[in-house]
Formats: sequence, C-alpha cells, structure tokens
Amino acid sequence: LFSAVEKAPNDPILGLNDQFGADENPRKVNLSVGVYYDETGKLPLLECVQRAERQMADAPKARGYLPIDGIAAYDSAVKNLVFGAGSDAVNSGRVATIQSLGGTGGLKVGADFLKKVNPNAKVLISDPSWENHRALFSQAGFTVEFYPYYDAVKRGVNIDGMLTALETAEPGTIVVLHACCHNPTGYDITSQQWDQVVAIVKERKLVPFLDLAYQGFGNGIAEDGAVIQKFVAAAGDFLVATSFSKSFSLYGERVGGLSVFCASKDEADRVLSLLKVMIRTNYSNPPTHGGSVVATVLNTPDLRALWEQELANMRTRIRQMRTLLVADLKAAGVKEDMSFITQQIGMFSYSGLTKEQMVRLRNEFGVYGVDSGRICVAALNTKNIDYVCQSIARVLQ
Ligand code: PLP
Ligand code: TYF
Repeated sequence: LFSAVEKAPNDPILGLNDQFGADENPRKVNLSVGVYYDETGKLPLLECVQRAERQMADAPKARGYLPIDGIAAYDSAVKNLVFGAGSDAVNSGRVATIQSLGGTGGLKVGADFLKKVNPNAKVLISDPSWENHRALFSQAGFTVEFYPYYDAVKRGVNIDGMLTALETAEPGTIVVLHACCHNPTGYDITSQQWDQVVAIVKERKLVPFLDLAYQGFGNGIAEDGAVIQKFVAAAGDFLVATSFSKSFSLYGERVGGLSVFCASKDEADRVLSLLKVMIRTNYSNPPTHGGSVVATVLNTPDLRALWEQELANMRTRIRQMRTLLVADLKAAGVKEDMSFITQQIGMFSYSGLTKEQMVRLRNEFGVYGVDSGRICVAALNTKNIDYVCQSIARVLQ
C-alpha cells in the first residue's frame, strides 16, 4: 500500500532549521525561522509566563477534558484582545471564538469550516505569503491563487495590483490577509489602503480571513489590531486567526484562536456549533496548559501589564536591530541604500538578496536566511550583527 508513497518536500523554512543544527561553523547565525531571540541569543521565557505558571503550580488542578471550544476564560480574553473589551462586537455576541492549536490550528479549523459552508470558493493569498497558507488551504480542498503584493522594484506593496485582483474576484472568494507584520516581506499596507481593501471586500462580497500572528510586534497591540475594527465597521462576515506563539514566546505550547465575526448572536451560535464539529472530528478538544497560562496572564491585571511591557521590549529591540543593521551594512562597505529595512515592520526583512547570494551566505558564512531573501531581524543581536553584516557585504561584492 505504501510502496507508491513519494517523498514529500520538506518545509522550506523548518528544513533550514535542521540544516542549521547540523552546521559545524562556530560563527553560524540562524536568521531563517520566524522566532524572536533576545539580546543574548536565547529564546525568551517571559516573566509573565513564569509568574502565571507559578500561580498555577501553587493551586494545581486536575486535567479533565476541556470543552471542545477550549477554556471559556481564554476564549473571552482572545475576543477582548482582538475585538476590544467592551466593544459592540463582543457585547452583541456576534463573535464566535474557539481556542486553537496555535495560529495554524485557527487557520485550519477556519479553512475546514469554510469548506463546509462554501465548498466551491476560491482562496486568494498574497504573492508572496507564508508558504503554509497555500499548503493549508489546498489541503483543506480549496483552489489557491495569488493576489499581487510585493513590488521588488519599488520595494513595497503593489497596492494597485492587489486592489485590482480583489476587484475582479468572484463574490464569496476567501481572501487571506496578513493583519500586520507581513510574512515574508515586512511591508504592510497603510491605514488608507486598508480602507480601500475593506471597501472592495464589502462591495465584491469577498470573505476576508485575517491572519493575526504578530499582534504587538509592529506598532503596538491596539495599533496592530486596528484593521479588525475596520472590518467590524464594514459589517460583513470575516474570520481572524490569532497566534500567541510569538507574542508570548510559547511556540511549543500551541496557543492560538479562531474568531468568526457574524451578522447576529444567533448566527454566531450556529457558527460556533459547526466550528465544534470541525474540532471534534479532528482533535476533539485543545490541551490545557498553554491556554491556561495565556488566560491567566490576559485576565490578571498586573500580569497583563507585565506582558504588555515584555512584548513592547521585544518590539523595541527588533526596531533597534533594524536601525543597527542599516548602519552596520553601510559600515561593512555595502554601497546600496539599505534604509528600506527600517521601513519594514515586524520580525522579517525581505533583504533583496538573490537566492544565489542567500545560498552563499549559508554555505560560506553559516548565515542562514530563506532563499527568497527573507531574514529574521528578531534573531539579530549586538554580538552577531557585525558578522552578519560583513558576510552580507561579501556576497554583495
Ligand atoms: N501565520 C503566519 C503569517 C505565520 O508567520 C505563522 C508562524 O508561525 C503562523 C501563522 C502560525 O503560527 P503558529 O506557530 O501559532 O501556528
Ligand atoms: O515563517 C516563519 O518562519 C514562521 C515559523 O511550517 C514557521 O512562521 C515556518 C514554517 C512553518 C511553520 C512555522
């Protein structure tokens, strides 16, 4: 039966992680996978998380099955974070929220749900996008196509191309949008451009699926979630996948959520019942630990304040690394103007380096980025940045 199974390709990004692990170059630097490392090069364990875990250890609880849609206090914290505590959207009961296995799990439950509701819809993702968007929606049975996004010549967003693609999309088309901190390019559209997107989505009756994987890594928690308010104001149905992998540095706990904004409370109740069918037939119910930690932090005022501070520190450090990267590249002899790096936002930078240059960086210098030219700025620190810049300068010569 399995003799005809062909070897599937590795994940292009996670595969590089394995290659990095096996590299014996003592100066190696991993800028491939989207993970935040602190100034000492370590994966942080946030203080707010440690305090929540201590509180939980002091009052240990048995681990029964959670409800299918997860911890109620978690779901309401996600709803408040994404839509605004006390907002009409939340108070009206129009949002159905479930606890998911990371942002990926939120996208997958949402994709399975949409496949039930509108099986013939097409899915549009940005060109380029996080590779898993294409893979995940294809795996859920959809035809996935691209809308123009990155303009390499202009070094920014091809907004006209994007808007035209949306204007010509069939009603019901699912449009996957990066709510902030676009992965992989680092270029977001402006608030005015979001207004244009929202207007077209409304007029064309498209179904927006917002991927909110980096809330707090761009300009702030509220700022990065501002686009949600625009979609609420437009009053159409939409979905939001939330991830706490990065914002809580809880990658391995798989904490995320899916929220579906509906026309009424009654509709949200029915939508929730179908989301639960998707979950039950897939993994039954989510795990307890990560969700409990995040719910404790978000729902306890002093821990919440600590989290916001720790997240702000991560955001600020990334910005400092962008500024330093531009200065150090210049100091290392790079002639091109690299100041576009400080116009980008979030964890990533599309560096403009070619695949050949990225391969040379990896093979000759042990500096690992993605073949597309994407580097993870959040993995730079004051100890590795000089070496990274000198290596980039060499391959650009
Ligand atoms: N969406 C985007 C754009 C991402 O970059 C990631 C990164 O991992 C995810 C979703 C998935 O998040 P999670 O690790 O929480 O599944
Ligand atoms: O883009 C990234 O690097 C992160 C991490 O299959 C990631 O989003 C990469 C690939 C993948 C899952 C997560």
